[in-house]
Amino acid sequence: EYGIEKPRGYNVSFHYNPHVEYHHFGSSHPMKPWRLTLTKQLVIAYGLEYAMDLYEPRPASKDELAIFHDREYLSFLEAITPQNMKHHDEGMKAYGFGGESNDCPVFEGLWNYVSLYSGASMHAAQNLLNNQSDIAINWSGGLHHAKKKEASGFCYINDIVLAIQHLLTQHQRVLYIDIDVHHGDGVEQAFESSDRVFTLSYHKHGFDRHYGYQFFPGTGDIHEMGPTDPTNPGKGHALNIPIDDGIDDDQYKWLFKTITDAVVEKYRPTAIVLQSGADSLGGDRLGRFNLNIKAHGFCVETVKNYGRPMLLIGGGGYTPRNVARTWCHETAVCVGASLHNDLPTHIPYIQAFQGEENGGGILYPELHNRSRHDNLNTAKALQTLVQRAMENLRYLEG
Ligand code: ZLS
Ligand code: CA
Ligand code: ZN
Repeated sequence: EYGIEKPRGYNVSFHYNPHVEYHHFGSSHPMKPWRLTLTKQLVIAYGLEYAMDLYEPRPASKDELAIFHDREYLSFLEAITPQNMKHHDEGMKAYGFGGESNDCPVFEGLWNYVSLYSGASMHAAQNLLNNQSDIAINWSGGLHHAKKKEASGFCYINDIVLAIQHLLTQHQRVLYIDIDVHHGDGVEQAFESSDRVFTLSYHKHGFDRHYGYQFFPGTGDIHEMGPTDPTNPGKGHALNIPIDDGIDDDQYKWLFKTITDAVVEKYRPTAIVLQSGADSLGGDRLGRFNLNIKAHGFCVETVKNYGRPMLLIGGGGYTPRNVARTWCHETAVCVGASLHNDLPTHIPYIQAFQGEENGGGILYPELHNRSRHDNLNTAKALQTLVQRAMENLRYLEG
């Protein structure tokens, strides 16, 4: 009223339905929804809830999920239970459930789980469209491998595709960035024929010494840039950055900033979706990289500084205490707060953060010290990678 401007800051919203926490993939399964409980407890213990608008979104409806997914697939997903699955062998196979690897198990409350994380991503996108938030966060989402009618790699419904489709109702160009250690294949595939979505994924790619086969999902080579048909508008609108084991903080930060800056400058997105999978951290149970929490958070900070409406979502992350630390730190980055390294002592699940050989009781332990991965990325290889990425971007100039 008096011409005094609000201090330069961002409106941040946090979209989270606590019912997601109570779902279990099975005791040996690496995906642990209770990492979201830890995350929320840290966010609250640091008082970050007072710096954001909090929402408890309702589950997405079947009609909403059908905007991307196949209706028969959705009916199957809705109906399947651990009790009746033995009578649905063909459906199970056709839709990517169970199987030998059991990456996508059928568990109690599966439909509820997928509707909750998807509802949160769609609500977050809606908040950006309404201009109610500059940054909208959903740590329960980011399930980038799910296909139109297939579950894959712990992902059943692709909440990212649904959120981007919603953003496209008002945005001409949406940039999708994916720092999960796995290739964001489901999102890339969903928009492969569109020039209104550019997908950029950083990931481990190639033969995996630990598994003895290609690192999941096996796609995402530097030469994969969307359709090759020159009449397809999606041509050149995907960029993949394949990385080898053990990449360190400085290398990743340089790679991320150099390439992402160039993409933003050339593509000029009007909204950005960042999948911030925490399995790219050092010491992750499935990952192969050596990143520390602040280097991972540097990516969030970099994207925030582009100043476009931003949807920030979770994804992988298989060492729950470090997932919680990272997403709490990144929530703080969004609201512009810096956090004490000593964890607040009144956290309900404090025992999860104590008794580690290093890192007990602190927010920013040195994760690379604990890592088993040698750095196989030479300076020369990374320079070549950046050079190839820049060549790939020339397609954007038409
Ligand atoms: O990006 O590597 C695979 C596929 C297989 C098939 C053969 N079997 C023996 C191994 C697995 C090749 N799947 C990956 C999927 C990774 C999904 C990442 C999701 C995301 O982070 C986004 C949320 C994989 N890696 C590790 C496992 N699966 C895995 C490890 C341990 C177990 C327990 C439960 C289930 C079976 C035993 C499982 C999967
Ligand atoms: Ca990725
Ligand atoms: Zn992953």
